[in-house]
Amino acid sequence: MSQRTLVLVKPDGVARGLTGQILARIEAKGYTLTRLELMTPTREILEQHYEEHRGKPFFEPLVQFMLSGPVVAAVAEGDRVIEGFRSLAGATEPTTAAPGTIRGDLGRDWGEKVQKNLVHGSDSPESAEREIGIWFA
Ligand code: DAT
Ligand code: MG
Repeated sequence: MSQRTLVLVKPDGVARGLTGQILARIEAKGYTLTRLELMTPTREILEQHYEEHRGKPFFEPLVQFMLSGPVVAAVAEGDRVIEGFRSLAGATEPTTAAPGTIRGDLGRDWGEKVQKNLVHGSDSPESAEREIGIWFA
């Protein structure tokens, strides 16, 4: 079943020059990039995007981190791409994300309050449509 998902290369990924490698993994897996934009998000976009985490202790540090530099927003399409990209990305915490994944191979814990974990991927079809609408309004 063809799906679409929102992928973000977060500010740490862009600043470290990993955008190409990350997008290459998505393409190598056989997914298609149908939207792609380098952008500097507004606080409003980020508060909508991370709505589910509002009120949690890491919410404000997370928004600040996401405001710290440009991000790359993309839409990837393909069969089961939502689950597939989250599998490519690996677990949330980069220190223990499995080797072979984006976060496991390229990320680590930088000793800060925020998980600088390189990428975001939508977690359900509903989230994907909601998030694509926020980033590609
Ligand atoms: P994921 O990005 O794997 O979908 P999530 O949706 O639970 O994870 O959280 C969104 C982001 O918030 C995550 O990429 C990093 C940050 N985050 C989540 N839990 C955290 C925590 N306990 N401490 C610090 N940052 C956290
Ligand atoms: Mg999430």
